[in-house]
Order: sequence, then structure tokens, then C-alpha cells
Amino acid sequence: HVEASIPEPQREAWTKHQVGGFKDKDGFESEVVRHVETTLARSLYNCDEAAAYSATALAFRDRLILEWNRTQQRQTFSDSKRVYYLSLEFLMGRALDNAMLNVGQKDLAKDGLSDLGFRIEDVIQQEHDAALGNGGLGRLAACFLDSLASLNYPAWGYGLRYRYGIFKQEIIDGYQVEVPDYWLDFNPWEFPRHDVTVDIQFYGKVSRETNEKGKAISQWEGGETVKAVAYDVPIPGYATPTTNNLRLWSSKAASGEFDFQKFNSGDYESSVADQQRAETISAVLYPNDNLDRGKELRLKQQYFWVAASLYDIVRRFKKTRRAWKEFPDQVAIQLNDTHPTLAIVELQRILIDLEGLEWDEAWNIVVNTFGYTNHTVLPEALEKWSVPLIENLLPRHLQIIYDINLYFLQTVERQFPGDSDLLRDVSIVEESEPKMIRMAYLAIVGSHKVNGVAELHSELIRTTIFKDFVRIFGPDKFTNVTNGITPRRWLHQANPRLSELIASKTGGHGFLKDLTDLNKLELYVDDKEFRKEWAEIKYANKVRLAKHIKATTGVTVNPAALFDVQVKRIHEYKRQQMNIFGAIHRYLELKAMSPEQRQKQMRRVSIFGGKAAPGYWMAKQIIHLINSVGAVVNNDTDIGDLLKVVFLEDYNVSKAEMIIPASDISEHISTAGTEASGTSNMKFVLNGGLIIGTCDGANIEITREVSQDNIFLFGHLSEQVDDLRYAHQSGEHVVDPKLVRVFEEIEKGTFGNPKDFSDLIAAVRDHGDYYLVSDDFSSYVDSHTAVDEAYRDQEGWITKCITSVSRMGFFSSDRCINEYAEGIWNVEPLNTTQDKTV
Ligand code: T68
Repeated sequence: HVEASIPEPQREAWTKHQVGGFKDKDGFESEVVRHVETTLARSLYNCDEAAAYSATALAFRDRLILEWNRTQQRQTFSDSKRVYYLSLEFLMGRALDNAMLNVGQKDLAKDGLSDLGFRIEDVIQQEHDAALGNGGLGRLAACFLDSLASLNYPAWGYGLRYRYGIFKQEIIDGYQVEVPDYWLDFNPWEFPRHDVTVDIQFYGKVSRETNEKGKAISQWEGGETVKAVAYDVPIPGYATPTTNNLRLWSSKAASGEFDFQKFNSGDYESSVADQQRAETISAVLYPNDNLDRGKELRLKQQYFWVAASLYDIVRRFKKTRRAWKEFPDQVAIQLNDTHPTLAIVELQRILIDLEGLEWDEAWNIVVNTFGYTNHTVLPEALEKWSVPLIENLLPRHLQIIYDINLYFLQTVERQFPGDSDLLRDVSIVEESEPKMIRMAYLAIVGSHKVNGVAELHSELIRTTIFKDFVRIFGPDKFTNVTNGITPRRWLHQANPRLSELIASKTGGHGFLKDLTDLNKLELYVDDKEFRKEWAEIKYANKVRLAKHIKATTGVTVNPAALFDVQVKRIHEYKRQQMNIFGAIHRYLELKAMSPEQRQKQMRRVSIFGGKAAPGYWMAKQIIHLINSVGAVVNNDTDIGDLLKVVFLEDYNVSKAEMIIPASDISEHISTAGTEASGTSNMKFVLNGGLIIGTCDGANIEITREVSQDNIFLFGHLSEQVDDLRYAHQSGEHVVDPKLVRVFEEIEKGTFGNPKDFSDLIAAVRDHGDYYLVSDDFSSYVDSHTAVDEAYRDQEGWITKCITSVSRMGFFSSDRCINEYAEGIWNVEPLNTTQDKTV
């Protein structure tokens, strides 16, 4: 605020006292001790690892916020265009390790902590994950923030500050149990901004008045008001002073207090009810991925977050005193899926109702400001909101949506006269009972670019779910930006030894800024010493995971066995059921062998992890089946360590950082055409694991980069899916004989009560096998045989791994962010004068 800035004569006193943060190990130690003794009110007599974590985090936070301040000043003075990334989910994971690495002071902190009596690894482990997301979509947003800062783009993230992130998963008697994730007890990474608040309105009614100039003005009045309070999280770039901002909104009662009159008259409950109702808005993350449930509270969350963010963005723009038509030259807003689509309507409302612009001028600004990223073609995940629900909660917005639709359909009618089928098909309003608003259509109409997240996916949206819009708007509005991952977290942080080995061969850590530098590794693919170290690192990572498996499940696994990993949300389309059926098949084959034959087989550990949405019955059955199979197989003395099946509880970002570097083969086996991209596939390959997968999502582009020889592809293609489904429905569905054998074994009770798994079997055998598990089963099993054969040749395997890693440069989220910046946002990085070197 200009009003709050210090007058010229007093500024000297400020600059004299400017704080600098710690510079060396000594300075770091003194900051840690100061925080332990003052901020935490403890001493060297009661400083445990948790306190050491808190003090270390606070010391780094102080550093970050100084850079944050400077970055914000630089960005304001430069007056350049900013990017705003609106995402209902940010799956950040832990912050301390990342902050230490990005500012280049992990070694210093390691030595400092050791002087003070702590091991840095133990201190890092104390941190609770920030788990404000479900899966891929939320983690992508987190990788994007890292890249935006690392590439010096002026960018902010906007999200919700959930009090409860994704639930913690416990496995009890083989079943998933959900436990609340209260993560805010101590969170040093956020700065509450109690002075940055926005009043958000809900319900009420719209009145229309005519002003002096005879123009009709709509006013949204009455209803209830909730306060949005900003919490800022600094996002440090890697090896750059740029520290961007993630602003998360928290809801509070507008009065901030409960009603004392009600309270004093003994009506305690209703006196706190208003307050609680307001705070409910940002209380909890919805735990569904790729499913839309249409709950009112979810719509409230969406509007609350979008309205607060837009108010903030518009306030910042207005300070520049530019003309409205320059808004899209100053502001790019990216919609992470349709969850923030109301932002389109809200900006149009601000411009026409509050700022007095004409509809067309306002709409032009809106369309040029927004870009929309689609993350799914699954029909059950495409958001729709019922008209009565919107009408009640946001009456003015519904009117504006109808007007947007009217003008849109008028242009379609002019372009394709008399095509009433087309008008019905592309209408933002679905003529159902009740009527529904199709949010993806609204997002398309209100954005200048629409992108998918991998080539196949972008092609599918152009040719299937959005094909009519390609006819209307032309092909240029639709584009592809293949997803990427940040190599800072997913290589340097998760796999420090591999990162150092790569640095020793590629001439330093440059690959962490330009991942295509990895191609230099291909020169060393035959280097004996290098290969030996490579194998040792993988083995050490497997030993670490084996210890974790022992500690958390009690199962002993042999680190020399092939580790086969599938970790991701449990979903029928991702086909964990096919994986566990495959493991049963393997078990049956082993059981049928003579002991001599058996001893010639490859040893395997099948590792699963992932959460099921609490209301997703089939996903929960899959978890139960995996655990039930494990209970039998892991205790079968005929089998020994030829096969182990384990389910790792509570898969999250920090567990991923341990699991991914320990994988030999990982599974990305969705029904072709259903997984928009996948991003863990990239993480596994980058960490020297191979993948088995279908021709789906980014698997296809990974194949293009690493070549067919270094990936295990199987199964039907997306072009074949419709025909196969049609055949299942019309004719007899013949289940693959190997799968029939698996079902028989389950039904015999080998893995516990068969009733527990009957729906899983019925889905394939009796209900049309929508996800084509049977159609792909035999090629899946064959592909696993090929994996075994390839792994038997250890030298050949290592060659495949090194070659693959060297070709993964394309999958950096830096490449991805540069594509958005150039093709969608039209923004440039900001020059930071003194680029730090790490
Ligand atoms: C994922 N989507 C895609 N959705 O499934 C994955 N959905 O293929 C892709 O790689 C990733 O996005 C990034 O593009 C999700 O993760 C959700 O989590 C979600 C959450 C709420 C509602 C709908």
C-alpha cells in the first residue's frame, strides 16, 4: 500500500537496519539457537528433533521471506505481465528439504545441525506433508510453482487453505480406514495476512435499476457474507533469488466473532453456528479424484476462492492505473481444470456490474485473460452444476452464464444456420431435469486457449468431447502442453546420490536447470565404473525401501528381487485390479512348478500404494484384495522370496520420494485413452526405473523419447476401445482363460471370503468389463514375462536404464512452463540481476 510506505526522511534508518538472513554455518547455527530459545521457548536441555526441525524451518523461512519481499518489489517495479495459476489443489509435500536445496544451503545446514547434535535426515523427517491435493492434478500445480520460480516468471498461485488436507490412510485388517489430516498445528511456511481480507457474498437476490444514462444496472444484494483471509507461502526458485508467492485463502465469519446476545441469552449453539458455517468453507479438501459429486459446499469453496483471488488480482491491476483494455496485457489467469471456471463469470460481473464496462468490451478482456487446462475425458469427472443450486447460491452469476450462453449460441447459429442439434450439443446449459451448467463448455467459451496434458489426450479432446468446439472456434484455440515434473524435487531431492553421480558426468548440476543436459550421460553408458556406481545406488535405494516395508508391514523383502511398483490413486481405470490379478496368476504358476523349476524363476516384490476415495466401493475392494493376497502369498513357504505382495499405507509426496528411486519396474497400465497424461511415469524413468504400460497418456511420448526397446508396452490401443466395449455389450463376453483361472482361485476362498471380492470379478465377467481387463490380460502377462527375461540380463537392464534417463530431458516441468508462457500466457521471465550459483 502506498499509504503505508515510510516517508523519505525516515528511510535511512530502515536501510541501515536491513536484515540479511544467515550467510554461513555460524550464522545458521546462531539463528537455530535463537529460534529454539526465543520463538520456541526451549533450551539445549529440551530440544528434541521436532524442535530442531521447527527452528531450522524458521531460520530458512526468515531467509525465504526476505527474498520473497525483494522479488515482489522487483516484480512490481518492472510492471510486467503476471501469471496467476488458479488451482483448487496444491500437493506440495515437505518444504524444508526443498528450500535448503533451492537456496543452495543444504550442506551448510547439515554441518550446522550436526554441530548442534542432530542428523539432517532425521530433522527433515519431522515435517508433516502439506497434502492439499488428491493426486496428479495437485502435484502438477506444485511442480509448476517450482518451475515458475526457478525460471523467474512473475507468477502467483491461488488456492484454498484447507484445515484438513487429503485424509491419512491406515490399513486395518486389510481395509482402508480414513483418519483426518490436521496439518496446521505448527506450519512455519505460511504467513497469515490478517490485513489482506476480502468479503465474499453468497445467496441474496438481484435487482435491476436504470441509471441516469438510461442503462440497466444489475445489483446483487443481501444474502450472507463470509470473510476470506490470505495466507502466503513463499515458493523459492532453484539457484535464483526469485521467490514467488502461493496465496491460500481461509474462511472466517465476516464479523469474526460469535453473536454475544445469543450467547448471553443461553443460545450457545446458534451463537457459534454462524461462525462454524463460515469456517466450514475452507475446512476440508474433497477427497475424490476424477469424479464430480456436485455438492453445494464444493461450489461454495469454488466461488469463495475464485472471488477472493479475482478481487486480489483486480486490486493489484487497478493500482497500475491502466485502462481496462490493458488487463490481458498485465494478467494471465490459468484455470487448472474446470474447478475455477466461475472466475470467468466473476470477472465479467466485476467489469459490467461494478466497473460499468459494456458487455462486449468486458467479454473481450475476459476471453483474452483466461486459459483452460483439461485433465480428463472421463464423463464422470466432467463438472456440471445444477441450475437451481447456482441460482440459489449465486443468482447474478447464473444470469451472466445465461447471457454468455445466449451470445455464444447466437454466433453459432450465424455460423451454422439451422443446425439445432449442434446448438443443443454445445449449449453451456444442458436441457436436463434439473438443468445443468456444463463447466467445461463455459471454460472453453470463456478462454482464448484450451490445452490437454499429453499429445494423445489433446488429440482425444479435439476429436471427441470437444469436437464441436473445434468446428466453431477453429483448431488453433486447442493446443497441447505435455506435462512435466520438477527435476529438483524428483531427482536432486529424492535421489541425491544419483543426482551427484549424474553431476559428476555431465559437468555439474546444470542438468537441474536444463534437463536436456542429461543426454551427456549416453557417452558413459559403457563406462564400467559408472555402471557399477549406478547399480549400487539403485540397490541402496531398494535397501532403504525394504527397511521401510519391514518396519511398516512386517514383511521381509529381498532387495535383490525385482521391485515392481504401482503407486497412485486407486481407480478402476488405472487398473490396479489387473495388477493384483496378474500377481495371483504368477502365484498360481509358481505353485504349479516343481521345486527345481521354481528356483529358476525371477524373484519379485509387488508393491502397491494409493488412497481410495472414501465413497469408492470398488477401489476399496481392490485394496482389500491386495492385502488378502499378500497375507497368503507372503506366508507360503513353497514360495519364499520368489513372490511378495505388499501394500504401503498412506502413499503421499514424501513417501513417493522414497519409493520411486527404489523401483525397477513400475506400472502405468490404464485402459488406453483414459489416463490424460500421468506424471509418475516420468518420475520413475528419471530415477532409473523402467516402466510397463499401455499406449496411453504420456507413456506414448516417453516411448518416443527413450525408444521402444526401453519400455514394456502392451494392450489394446485407444482406437480399439469403443469396438471392444460394444462387443462386450452385444455379444458373449469370453473372459481370458488365465483370468478365469484366477477368478476360480479367488472363488475357492484361497484369499479369504470370496464374497468380499465378488464385485471385482463381476465387473469383468458379468458387467461388460468396461475397463478391458480381460482383453488386455494375456498381453499384460506376456509383457511381465518379457520384464523377467530382461531383468535376468542385469547388464542389459542397466544399459536400458541409463539410456532412458539420458533421454528424459523433455519431461522437465521447466519445458512445460516455457510452452505455457510462450503459447498461452505471452509472458517473459524477469531479469534477476544477480543470479545466484549453487
Ligand atoms: C490427473 N487428474 C490425471 N484429477 O488423471 C492425470 N479430478 O492423467 C494427469 O497426469 C494429471 O491430472 C495432471 O495433468 C487428477 O489428478 C484430480 O485429482 C481431480 C480432483 C478433483 C476433481 C477431479
